[in-house]
Amino acid sequence: SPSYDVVVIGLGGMGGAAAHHLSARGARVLGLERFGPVHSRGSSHGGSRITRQSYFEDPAYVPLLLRAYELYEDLARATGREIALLCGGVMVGRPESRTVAGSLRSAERWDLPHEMLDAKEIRRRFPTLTPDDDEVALYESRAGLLRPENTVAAHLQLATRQGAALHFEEPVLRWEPYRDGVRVHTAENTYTADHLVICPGAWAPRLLADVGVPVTVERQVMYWFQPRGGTGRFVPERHPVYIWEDAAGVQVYGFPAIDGPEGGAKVAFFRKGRVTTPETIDRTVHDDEVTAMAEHMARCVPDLPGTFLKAATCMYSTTPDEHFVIARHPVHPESVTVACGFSGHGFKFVPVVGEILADLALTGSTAHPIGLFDPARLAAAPARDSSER
Ligand code: PYC
Repeated sequence: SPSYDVVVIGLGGMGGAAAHHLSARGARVLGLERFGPVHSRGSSHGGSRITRQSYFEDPAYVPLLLRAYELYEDLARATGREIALLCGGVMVGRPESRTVAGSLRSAERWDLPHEMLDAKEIRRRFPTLTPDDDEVALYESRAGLLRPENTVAAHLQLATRQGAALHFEEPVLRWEPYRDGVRVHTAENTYTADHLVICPGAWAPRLLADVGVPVTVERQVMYWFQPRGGTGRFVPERHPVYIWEDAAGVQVYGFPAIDGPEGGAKVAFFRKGRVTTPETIDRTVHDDEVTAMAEHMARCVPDLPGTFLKAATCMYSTTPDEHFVIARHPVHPESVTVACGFSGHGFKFVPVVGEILADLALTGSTAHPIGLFDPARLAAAPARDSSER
């Protein structure tokens, strides 16, 4: 059977980045993907993803973000593609909200450039945003958006250029330990490798059932609206990316208009998704969902929900504590590395996760701080119950 140094399962955001970083270091790489290149059936699509450094989830993510930002630039330079558009971003809510207080904590801990804006100053600088008087924002000039499809395509392009074999429309049926490495079976062939990197995305519950990581897959919806009065006041120079938490703890996030005068601007609820599976996800977006999104935005970005243009679905793979899992496989540590459970906030880390996976696969360790992502922390935790949110 064909033999490789490393087989990567899954060529979405994380697996594509791993294939690039592994092949850049001279490894003979095979990548296996169940769909075509840069598809929209997983969690790495939708035209835009937020990136930011004052990270409300935990300050431990900040060093990884600083490295990811360097890698966005490398990727853009190497491929000529637009990867990041750092148009600035606001994290909005009451001062004590997780979104604001958590962002401020990371900014102060890592001495990141930021400004605190009161409601009046938010309205003055960004007239499209209409906060309540008791809301504030952390403004970060280096926040902005990533282009997910370009990012995935760029990694695949570089991996191919560096000699990686990338097989699309070739789902993995199963894999097993074999001699000192692994054997991977697809309908087409059986492959052997010294090491396996598994980046299963929403297929984690099936492909990584033995890792003891409880991942809950959630259906998410992204909406595009044509703003009232057109996109002129919503261009990236005038309208930032935002994450906005209301008094009930509900977060929405949105983007400027980046697809021309007719493309509208994207907005979505952050979480609030229904539990699903990749096989059974409802890809239809229903009228009541569009209405709920438009009604929610009427308070905070009232001109956004002018005309509904389109919607798309995507999946989050959420761990009980919403932190990632990146580690050598607990049962097969010599021959398998896993990355999963990105919990709806992983895309901005894609290039640095690729670098970490290459470190782990080729050397068994990494200089990056990944202690937070050790699956041992989740061993006894039950999968998240969606009714909790
Ligand atoms: O990670 O910034 C993020 C994000 C916002 C909405 C979903 N993910």
